[in-house]
Amino acid sequence: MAIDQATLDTLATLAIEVPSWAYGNSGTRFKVFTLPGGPRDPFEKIDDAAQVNALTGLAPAVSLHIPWDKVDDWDALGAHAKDRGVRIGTINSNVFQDDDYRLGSLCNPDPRVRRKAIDHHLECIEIMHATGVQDLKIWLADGTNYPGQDDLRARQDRLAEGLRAIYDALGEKQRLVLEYKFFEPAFYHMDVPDWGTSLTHCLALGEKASVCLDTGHHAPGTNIEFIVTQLLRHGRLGSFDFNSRFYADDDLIVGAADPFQLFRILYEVVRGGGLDPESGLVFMLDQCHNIEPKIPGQIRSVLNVQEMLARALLIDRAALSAAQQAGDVLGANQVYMDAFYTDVRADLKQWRESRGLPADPMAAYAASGYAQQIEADRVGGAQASWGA
Ligand code: PSV
Ligand code: MN
Repeated sequence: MAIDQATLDTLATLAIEVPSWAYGNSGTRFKVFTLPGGPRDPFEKIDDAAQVNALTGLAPAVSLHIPWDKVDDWDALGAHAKDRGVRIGTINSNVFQDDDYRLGSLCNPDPRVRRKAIDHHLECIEIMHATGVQDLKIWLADGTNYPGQDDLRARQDRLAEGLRAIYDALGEKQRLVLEYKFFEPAFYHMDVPDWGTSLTHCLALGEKASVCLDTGHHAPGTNIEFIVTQLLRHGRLGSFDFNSRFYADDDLIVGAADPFQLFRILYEVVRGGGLDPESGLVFMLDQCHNIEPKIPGQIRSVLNVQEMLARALLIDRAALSAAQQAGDVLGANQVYMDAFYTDVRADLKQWRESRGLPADPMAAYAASGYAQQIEADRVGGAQASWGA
């Protein structure tokens, strides 16, 4: 066995929030494909998400998007989640799908629209109180398409003002995580394009504000693990939105496009103390499964994170440090790469079995009959879709 017990114990603390929207239909601007058995409401999304946790033991929380997942009775949704062995996780606001937000939300030149965007976040905070949720995740589609379209500086001032109003409404134990994205839907500039902008606003807001790093929101070639290091060093990495990309915000399965990048990111998490509960770092997926079945797509995703974390934990940190101190360039790199190339799959199978989980969650899902059951049961009604 390559993995020792201490490492397995550390691995056992891994908890990944899955996004409710991953279970609904999704696609591109060219086509949204409909798959049979899709969930029709947040209760059914939670049912599907609970399968991922039941088979992997890795996904105890489901992140919701408001208003997509709004229900009349939050107690009932919370109880439903509990009954299925999961809980409600991060609440994501949505100020990008209303005609009023054509020129932005918190940065919009019109004070009425800014007020509306703030009020939406206050409603999200009410939902967080009703569901006992800690984190409000804010991603803004705000930006401009043409130089001169709006005043870049004034938009930052409006942003700071709006975030302040939201931040001040947070409860004692609640947090705000501010996500950045370098382009899309705006193409000339985004108002929160990078970690520096997000961090600057978070530092101005106070201790309860931190940065959300979506792995798909960087220019090609960006050294994401360096950003992880910086943010952890400042105690301001609030959460990850994991996914992977080849070109833009592809939202593909985490670790699929570049497993080595995921390994490097997770090593910096380990190195930076991101696994300590006090760090407050939350792991989330932000993915869509456009052509593949959703539940196995999510199972594969959380397993990829677990596998790369196991490998990152295998780095011999004493040997690495010794080589680094000695200026042994190739030796240090070899210690690092040895861990990456270690196959941990057999150990993880054993680990799962020792916890009463299926050794192969993908196979267990396929054999469970759940897919056939929801296809038969979920007849009628409108299937949930990204953006609906
Ligand atoms: C924006 O691209 C984003 O990453 C934000 O996290 C949104 O909330 C999410 O996607 C919606 O899928
Ligand atoms: Mn995201």
